[in-house]
Amino acid sequence: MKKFPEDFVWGASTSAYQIEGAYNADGKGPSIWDVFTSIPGKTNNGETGQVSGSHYHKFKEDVALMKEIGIKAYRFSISWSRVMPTGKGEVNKKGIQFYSNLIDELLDAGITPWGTLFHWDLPLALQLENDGWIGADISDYFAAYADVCFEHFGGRVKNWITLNEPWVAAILGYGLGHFAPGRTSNSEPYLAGHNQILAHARAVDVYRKKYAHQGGQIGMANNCDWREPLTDSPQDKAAAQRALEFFLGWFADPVYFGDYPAVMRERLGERLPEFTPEEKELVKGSVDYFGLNHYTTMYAAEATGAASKQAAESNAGLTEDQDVELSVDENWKRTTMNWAVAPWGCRKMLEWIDERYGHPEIYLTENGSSWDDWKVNGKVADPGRIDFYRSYLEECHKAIGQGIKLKGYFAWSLMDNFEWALGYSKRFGLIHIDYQTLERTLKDSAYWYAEVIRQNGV
Ligand code: PNW
Repeated sequence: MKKFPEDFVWGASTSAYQIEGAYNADGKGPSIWDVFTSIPGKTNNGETGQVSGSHYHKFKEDVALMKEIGIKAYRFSISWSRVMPTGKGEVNKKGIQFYSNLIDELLDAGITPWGTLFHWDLPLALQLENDGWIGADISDYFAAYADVCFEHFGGRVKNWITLNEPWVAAILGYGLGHFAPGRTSNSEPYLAGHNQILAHARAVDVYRKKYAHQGGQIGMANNCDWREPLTDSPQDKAAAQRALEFFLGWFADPVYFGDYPAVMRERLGERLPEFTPEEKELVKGSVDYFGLNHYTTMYAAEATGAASKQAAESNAGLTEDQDVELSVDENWKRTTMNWAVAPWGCRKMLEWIDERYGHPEIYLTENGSSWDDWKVNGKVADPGRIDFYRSYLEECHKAIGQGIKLKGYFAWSLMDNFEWALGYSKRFGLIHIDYQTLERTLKDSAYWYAEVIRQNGV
């Protein structure tokens, strides 16, 4: 087994809507996902997160299992509408109490909490009354909500993530319409992305100005798949680079450089909003570390017009804006999400970030895979997941050897959960959940992960 640096952070991730259930308990307000899942046809079998893994009621059991696996850090998200039922104004004491109890339970177990402020479950009232992420005031509301979270939890939570995957919220929520709020447009995603960047920066500003004494760190978690040029041609190399700039540069360039990638400006023109000089100032430098959610790799080739429209796969973005044709090698192993297993792509992704953004500290805030698993004598076998983690962690280890400042790794996910539009059909967890009885069982991969953590001496 390979040794990672002593201070390497070994963790697992979840998000509120995917595991908590208790969708209307104790004063929680509805979120856009509560409503989206009630629209016929939006999710697999009409499944919802109303009950899910019932983590809201079973969090003590879940923390005990984390302890058993040996996980040292736990990344969870706070449900905005549990804490503020309408997204603004009044605070729900019972919602605050739930997260407060969870944080105490984690600290008692010796597990470091990592809090995500927004993992897609926008309060419904903000969608109906303020147009959600395309509304003009959303960053004010987000900053006020962040302030409440820092005030109540920041004494104990020292690691913050403002937004989870703004790309997904923008592209799948406002472009392709597969996720809540289910809108389709070729311009709204860029406005939704813009407002998310501003909201992130406003929250960070609150944190740095008002809560510096808490002594924590704050960043955002962006998702990006690797894009490997299909051939050595200059056209395909440029296509892969363009795809990465549209995917990750869209959000990371503003926070590192103060503005969008030039290629986005060229191709999107007026559909891409502009930052004012004051906004640029606010946005630039608004992260303390680079948070990356990474899952898979695709080949990228130059495409034009109709060909590029046809190329749209689930995680392609608005390909017609990029003129990139994506494909995978038929020989690559695929997970039940149909995502290719290509661990070398993870290392190349880390190299790209390291080089482009000037050697930042990087945390892999999500990496994992979905596989069907099965029970053998009461134990849950999931060999595909062990292989996946082993191969991706090997590439992480190589990256560290190359001098890349990878500081931590969070498995997605701690437990099986509601996989958004795909419902409960896709299983990502280290912990198996039987949804009939809500019973938890550790999978083989959880025992394997525990062993990796143990052998790394933490
Ligand atoms: C991420 N894509 O979602 C999320 O952060 C998790 O909530 C989710 O369960 C996990 O990855 C697995 O899907 C993504 O289309 C959803 O590229 C879609 C895409 C990427 C990430």
